[in-house]
Amino acid sequence: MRIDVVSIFPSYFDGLTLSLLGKARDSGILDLHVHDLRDWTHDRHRTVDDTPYGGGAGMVMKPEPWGLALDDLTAGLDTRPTIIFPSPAGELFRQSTARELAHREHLIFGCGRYEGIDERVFEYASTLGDVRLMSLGDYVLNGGEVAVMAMTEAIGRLIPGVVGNPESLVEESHEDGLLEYPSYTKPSTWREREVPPVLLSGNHGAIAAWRREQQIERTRQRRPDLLAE
Ligand code: JCK
Repeated sequence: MRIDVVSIFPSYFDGLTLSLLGKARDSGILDLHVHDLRDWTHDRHRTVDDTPYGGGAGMVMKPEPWGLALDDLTAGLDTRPTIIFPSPAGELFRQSTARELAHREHLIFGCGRYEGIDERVFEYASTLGDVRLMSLGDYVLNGGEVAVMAMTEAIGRLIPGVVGNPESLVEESHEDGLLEYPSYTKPSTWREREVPPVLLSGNHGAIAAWRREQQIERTRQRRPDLLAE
């Protein structure tokens, strides 16, 4: 998979090139390219923002640098890329979204800043690829960078060969919409706290039943919205 990221803060992504995705990148499974939007400006100040038509607070990202960036990143392709713009007004990015996007050959992420990007950029991008406006969740960030890091990590670990331990993905593939069961490791007693005895019993049926019950109870307490679905 090829991933292009366009941002006015490309150094934000230095951490992403290390971590989990570093190995995938080295092996060629994931080809990550981070670009500075200001490289597609032509004025002395490398301007990427301007005041909003109609008035209002803050600044809006100008369309011209985005148009040139998208033209360059999509020139000469033989397949339509998926172009993702993080946005507080986007559809929610879920595990199912990550699973879907993990099958794409080419993702382009456009990171907005300020109050966002001139709306015409999304229309124009739709002529070049399949555009998705995606939100990480119902809170307001200062820009798209943190959202792109989260989305890239969620997608990248689903690409075969990216996760170190394939068993952890096998378990995830029988997802049931419940929260995880609690995990324990040695020592069996720590600061007078015991590991639940069933986990030391060797009774695999009882362990599976206990874990299921824990999943249901935690989901009821912490995420009742998931039980409704
Ligand atoms: C992309 C710029 C900052 C800040 C105005 C009026 C609500 C608009 C995101 N889950 C998420 N939260 N925020 C983002 C996100 C924020 C961004 C950009 C993504 C580009 N900003 C900003 C305030 C406003 N609003 C009512 C917000 C943008 C994701 N993914």
